[in-house]
Amino acid sequence: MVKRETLRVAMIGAGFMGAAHSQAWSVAPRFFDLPIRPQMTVLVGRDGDRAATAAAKFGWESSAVDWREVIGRDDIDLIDICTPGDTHAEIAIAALTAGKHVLCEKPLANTVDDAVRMVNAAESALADGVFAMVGFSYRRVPAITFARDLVLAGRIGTLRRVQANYLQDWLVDENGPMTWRLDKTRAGSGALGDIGAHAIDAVQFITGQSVDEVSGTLQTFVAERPLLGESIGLSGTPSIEHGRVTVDDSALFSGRLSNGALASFEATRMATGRKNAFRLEFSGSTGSVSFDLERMNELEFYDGSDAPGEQGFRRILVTEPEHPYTAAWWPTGHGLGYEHAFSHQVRDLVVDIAAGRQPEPSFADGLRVQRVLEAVERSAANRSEWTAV
Ligand code: SOE
Repeated sequence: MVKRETLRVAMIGAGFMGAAHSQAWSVAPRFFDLPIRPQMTVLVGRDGDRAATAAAKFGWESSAVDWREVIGRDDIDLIDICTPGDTHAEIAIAALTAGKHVLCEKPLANTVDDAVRMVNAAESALADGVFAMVGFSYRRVPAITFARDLVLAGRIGTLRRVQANYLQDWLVDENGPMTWRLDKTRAGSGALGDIGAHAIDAVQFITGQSVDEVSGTLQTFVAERPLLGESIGLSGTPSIEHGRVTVDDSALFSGRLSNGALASFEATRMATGRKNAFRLEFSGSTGSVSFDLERMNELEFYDGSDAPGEQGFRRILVTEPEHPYTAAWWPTGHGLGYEHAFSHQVRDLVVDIAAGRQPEPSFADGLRVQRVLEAVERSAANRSEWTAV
């Protein structure tokens, strides 16, 4: 593969993730010395005017509406997929087949079958030096990376207990409108795949273990929601049409990890008052670590080797230059935000591509998460019996 000075990027999708990824492509080169410079070549959206507006706003050189045409262009090196899950497989496989590197938002796909096809395409492309990564960005929150360092260094001893709760409340109001995230044909599942996927990946990332068995249950609390816009009925008065919610509002499941540890998972959009509380706690034979995304610059660490009488959870401010990624940003104590994990994701992806190294998480890592998601759905359909992944 010809060594290039620039990595010409096309981003497909301009929603919330499109905004977060745009910020990362724009900011990462300013704070990290990258071996090749990302070039924000084109933003692809479904509507021409909105794509042009988004491209100007987020700093893309141009906009387009046909992702297939963009994938075929010789002036594009990487496709960044920021679309709903039902389009991930088609776009990623086409891009990899066309010799383009791929960054694909999570979850990798809506089904295990699609994820397997994506892994196969990624493995074929690898032989030609073309790489694929799935965007579990929370791996690159410094406190989560640091938690992994502590756990894998044995600082909590033998892992026995895991608690992974991702709590949001944006669907508590039953009058909240239908969106693609509530349509199984678009999103694949609800809280389970949207935020439960983050919990599964983070647990596997931090512990180095796999979730091998699950027993779970899913619940939809609000079965119908208003469709945006009004329809004028025969009576001439506006009426609000409703759409059926076909995904879970909440997922609750137990997991058995490959080392025998027991994990409890919750992914819900009904945790009233919890806005983005992604809470992780790992308990071992000599200590524990505990994280909450709503306090994302902190990690609580219980070190059982502290002198008796002096033991307790200490609050570590993960902003020291010794901590992962933080030296590139601000002086100690100034803190980072949600968006910085996406810049770290871009930094690691670009460094790995330049080095000819498989970026992580790979599509195979994404498939491992997909298999857990599907096992939870099978377990829930069978009244939560223990289900092999
Ligand atoms: C869900 O509300 C969501 O936007 C997820 O889709 C993202 O992956 C997560 O980073 C924030 O919450």
